[in-house]
Amino acid sequence: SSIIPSVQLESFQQYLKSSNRILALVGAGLSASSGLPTFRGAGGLWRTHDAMELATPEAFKADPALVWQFYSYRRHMALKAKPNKAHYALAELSRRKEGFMTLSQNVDGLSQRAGHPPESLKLLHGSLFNVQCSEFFCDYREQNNFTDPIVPALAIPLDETDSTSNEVRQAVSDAPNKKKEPPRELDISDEKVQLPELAIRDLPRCPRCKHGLLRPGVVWFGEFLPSDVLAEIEDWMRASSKIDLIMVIGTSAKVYPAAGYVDSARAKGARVAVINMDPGDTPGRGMYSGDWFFQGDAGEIVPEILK
Ligand code: BJW
Repeated sequence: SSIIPSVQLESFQQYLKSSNRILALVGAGLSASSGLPTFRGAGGLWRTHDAMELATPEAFKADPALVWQFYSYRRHMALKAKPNKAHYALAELSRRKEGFMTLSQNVDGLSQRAGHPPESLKLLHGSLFNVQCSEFFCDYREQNNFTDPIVPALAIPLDETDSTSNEVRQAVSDAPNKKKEPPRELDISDEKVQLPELAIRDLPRCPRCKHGLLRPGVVWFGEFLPSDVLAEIEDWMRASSKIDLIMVIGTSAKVYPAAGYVDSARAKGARVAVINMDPGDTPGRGMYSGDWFFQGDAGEIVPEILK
């Protein structure tokens, strides 16, 4: 039932078997089949806002309420989502191969929930469930804050006046022989659902300095990646003159420094396996001979090739 050409699959699996030093660079496409939207392309819009334009310190400064509404929605969606087979397959590979490490650009927590050992999971762009003070003089940071919503004002609005959703509710409750279902949750990416006006005082506030607003503990454009994480990866890279393989999974590989790991791995002899829905999304300077390109849903391909 495999959708992968068997010649390609066999050559990859044979190489994987003999590989010891292996990296996976993963991006939003890994979580796509868990129902989470990607950044670029069709999924990259949230209520007419380009997701990339909200992921900046400038956006937070200009409109912290809007940025928090976006991240509150993302936290909620990520908590509701379940890890898919690819998350589990990578977690399993890291238990099987000592020299394997996942470099994740994702902030959704799904790899962790799939049981990926934390020592071999490097979070390049932070986590939706970390929060930190936005004041430069305050170093307050908090991990694994799963409160949803993080403050009451950020609750997802259930708009009773929205006509489509009322029809849906009516149809559900009118259906014969059907158990009464709980009211549907509205999707706040739906522009028909009004966002409540939020006062700055209703946003999450730093418990330490009592002054700054808390912000999501993710890495925005123009910000440095966590230096401890970068150092750990650097150490791993330097530990040997050879890297055998890098798998580039569900990422457009256009955001640096993350995308640069593909070239660093190549420079140490790594062969590259790309797993992506879009055949045009090849990393760095494109594909080389000896590379593999597996086209399709990471949720299906990754468990198949790592079998
Ligand atoms: C599927 C699928 C399915 C779909 N199955 N596949 C060198 C050159 C030029 C610029 C720079 C440079 N170095 C640094 C920069 C600036 C900038 C940058 O890279 N800009 C580029 C866009 C050009 N980088 C930074 O600012 C970084 N900081 C930095 O460099 O600090 C040092 C510095 C400081 C000051 C000045 C200069 C340097 C920080 C980058 C932070 C990125 N942050 C975000 C937001 C995180 C928080 C949040 O989630 O909201 O990270 S942006 C966003 O992009 C997010 C992602 O992790 C990241 C990567 O996106 P990803 O995961 O690849 O998603 P997509 O949507 O792009 O792609 C999905 C892919 O999946 C597609 O290919 C689909 O086809 C595929 N797909 N469904 C398989 N089912």
